[in-house]
Amino acid sequence: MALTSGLTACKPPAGIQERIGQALRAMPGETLCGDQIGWWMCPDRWRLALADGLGHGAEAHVASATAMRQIAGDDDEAPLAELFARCDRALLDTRGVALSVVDILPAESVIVQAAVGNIRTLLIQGSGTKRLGGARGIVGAGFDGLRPERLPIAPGDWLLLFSDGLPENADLAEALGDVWPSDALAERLLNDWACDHDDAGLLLYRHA
Ligand SMILES: [Mn+2]
Repeated sequence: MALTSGLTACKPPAGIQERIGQALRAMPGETLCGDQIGWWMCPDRWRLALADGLGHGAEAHVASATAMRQIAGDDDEAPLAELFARCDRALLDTRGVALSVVDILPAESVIVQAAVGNIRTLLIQGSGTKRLGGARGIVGAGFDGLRPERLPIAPGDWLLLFSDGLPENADLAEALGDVWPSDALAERLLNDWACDHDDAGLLLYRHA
């Protein structure tokens, strides 16, 4: 396994900012957010990730930040199942996280998605909204049944990754319209939908 090849490959992107919007908000009364967002431009793909550290506060923040560090330093060409296995080991001494990772392969017009725990990943297309699946468990405390899924993506499609600090049935698709993502849009959606009893995180991506 080429554990070292990705150590410098997943640099912060310079080209897809205009397709991404993100917002994080700590639970009211907390200073640190237990949800964390990351995205990277790799040679053949863009990788998006959202981690929700269990609970809230400093320990949740440590767990989600550890997950982001592991993904940032990992092999960006390894299958997602291996990435999740290494995250699980890296998070053993933390509270653990729910985690969603989506790889966008622009040359193939395909996404590969995997998730563990209570976290939401939506693919919104002209034909409707798909709620992408996840395995049961906690990254950092073991999980079962992880099956990365390959799905086609077309120009104009949206990907939304969000934590359970937003209701599962939040009508986010209705608010998107024919615009490009921005942090301001993500923040507006968080303001409209985030609950007061947990951290909240939302990552928007629109395919071009
Ligand atoms: Mn949460």
